[in-house]
Amino acid sequence: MKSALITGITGQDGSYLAQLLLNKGYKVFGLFPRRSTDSTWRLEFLNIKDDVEFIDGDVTDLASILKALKVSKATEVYNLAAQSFVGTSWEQPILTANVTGTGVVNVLEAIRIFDPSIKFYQASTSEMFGLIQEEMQSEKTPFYPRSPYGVAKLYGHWITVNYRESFDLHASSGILFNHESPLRGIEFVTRKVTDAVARIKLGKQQELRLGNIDAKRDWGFAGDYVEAMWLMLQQEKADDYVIATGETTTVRDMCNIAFNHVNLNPEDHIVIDPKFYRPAEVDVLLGNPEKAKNALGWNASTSLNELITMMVEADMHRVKKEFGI
Ligand code: NAP
Ligand code: G4F
Repeated sequence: MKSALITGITGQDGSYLAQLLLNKGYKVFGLFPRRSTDSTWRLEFLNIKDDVEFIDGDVTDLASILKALKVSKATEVYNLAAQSFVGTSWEQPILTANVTGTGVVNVLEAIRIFDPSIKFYQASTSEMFGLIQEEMQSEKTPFYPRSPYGVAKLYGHWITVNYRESFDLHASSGILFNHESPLRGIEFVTRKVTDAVARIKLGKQQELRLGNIDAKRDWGFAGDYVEAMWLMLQQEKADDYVIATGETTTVRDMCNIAFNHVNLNPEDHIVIDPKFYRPAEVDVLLGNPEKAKNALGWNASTSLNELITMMVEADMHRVKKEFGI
């Protein structure tokens, strides 16, 4: 039986990836950072919490990663751990650098020391393109990060490339554009919107306060995107791939889909609050997934309409449960 180790297993992607690997017959281990409250709700939602094995550890602690490699005997490591919220990265830039940036080299060093034949996936991001240098971003587009998070991820990306070239590690970097799901953290804009729409529809909230609704993102479904991570590690040679839908939409239009689904008028509820503006914004992201299509046979199979509808429905269900409606 193949073994895989996932850092960030309790996050959105970690949970979907764990489910995918379990379905493929893997033994799945998760590096589990100590938290004072339970952080396993996503694994419970997918009904797989008891099927994965947690190993106490943190990506800022090299010794704990080495122990996790030894205990799990993993042949594939997926490094998804991060302080992943862009907004917070201006409030906690050093923590973001330590976890999202230096955390990557800790995992790579652990692999290099313990067993360099282990295959490695790094969760890179379209946020690295920041102030975009090309209308459609591909693997060849120059980077220009606009947040401490983007800067930390850029280090993670290049150190992955560097370990591949220096030590011949099978280390791949997936440059994933925004991907969402009913398991998305509530602080991210899609989930903030779908949760608010459910509360407004059910009479539990009146307004939705947002920042820059002219920003454009290339949004896909997380369930589709974790498949691409796995495919990268099944290739003979490690490489870097953009994973995206190839379509971009404003936050405003994404809101329209959510409100329209439950017959509400967004203009009656959205309030622009400068509190949610960022010190430097990424105005537009649009990915070119051609390489992934051709080399991995990967395609985004969920439309933004389907995705937002799925998220609104899941939040309607949750809010009804919360209030016993
Ligand atoms: P997420 O929901 O925020 O999950 C992040 C995970 O990292 C959580 O399990 C978190 O655990 C864990 N973590 C945080 N600090 C840690 C530490 N010091 N040691 C070990 N684990 C730690 O993020 P996501 O949306 O699933 O994204 C997964 C990865 O892909 C992240 O690296 C993210 O930056 C990257 N990415 C995401 C997107 C996207 O659109 N979702 C796009 C491109 C790239 P706790 O919850 O206990 O803190
Ligand atoms: O949902 P967001 O917070 O996602 P963002 O900043 O694009 O980052 C996400 O995607 C990255 C991939 O490109 C990942 F690497 C990263 O880890 C994360 O998953 O914000 C999306 C857009 C931004 O332009 C933001 O300014 O929505 C705009 N926005 C407008 N009002 C808002 C709000 N964002 C949030 N979170 N909250 C608002 O009220």
